[in-house]
Amino acid sequence: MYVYLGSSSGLVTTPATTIVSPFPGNSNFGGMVTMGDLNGDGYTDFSGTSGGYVVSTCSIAVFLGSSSGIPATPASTIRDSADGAWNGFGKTASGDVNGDGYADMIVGVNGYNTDTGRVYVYRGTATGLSSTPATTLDGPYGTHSNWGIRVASMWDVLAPGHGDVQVRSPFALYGQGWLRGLRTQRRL
Ligand SMILES: [Ca+2]
Ligand SMILES: [Ca+2]
Repeated sequence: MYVYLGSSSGLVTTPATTIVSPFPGNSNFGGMVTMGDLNGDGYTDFSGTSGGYVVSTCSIAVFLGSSSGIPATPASTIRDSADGAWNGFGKTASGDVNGDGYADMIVGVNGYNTDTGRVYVYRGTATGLSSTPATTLDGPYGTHSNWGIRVASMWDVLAPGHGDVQVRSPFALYGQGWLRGLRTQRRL
């Protein structure tokens, strides 16, 4: 992954930081990047997902921004707490879902439990991202619905001061046997 810094004259075309995957093997690191101020210090932080098809590489690395930019080594890494077969852990979005001033991380795990899917919410804190999820939401649409294949933070729809989360389940059965995208919103 490369980090390019902005400037008064636009984007600097030479990367300020080059980040080599901290995960082993064919990790496909950098397939998904999410930004937000996880530790509330005013500097944007970001995460990079490793989406390899080996469970040991299905992880997320968190990098904390500072006045000197983004470091080349992660502040922390997280992975699914339930190890096992590859489950797609690592679809990410960032938003302050509990309104405490720290951006939180929403992580989709669409392959969990025969593709029923699962979503975790990890809390941001003053020291960075919590290593264990504060909330676990299992997919409501049954096997092979892939709930959590996409997640997104949203505008504050349901409660003032709380960001909301959208979770997509692209293969949930809907109506007359058509396969449609279903979306779920709820306060976390
Ligand atoms: Ca920060
Ligand atoms: Ca928060």
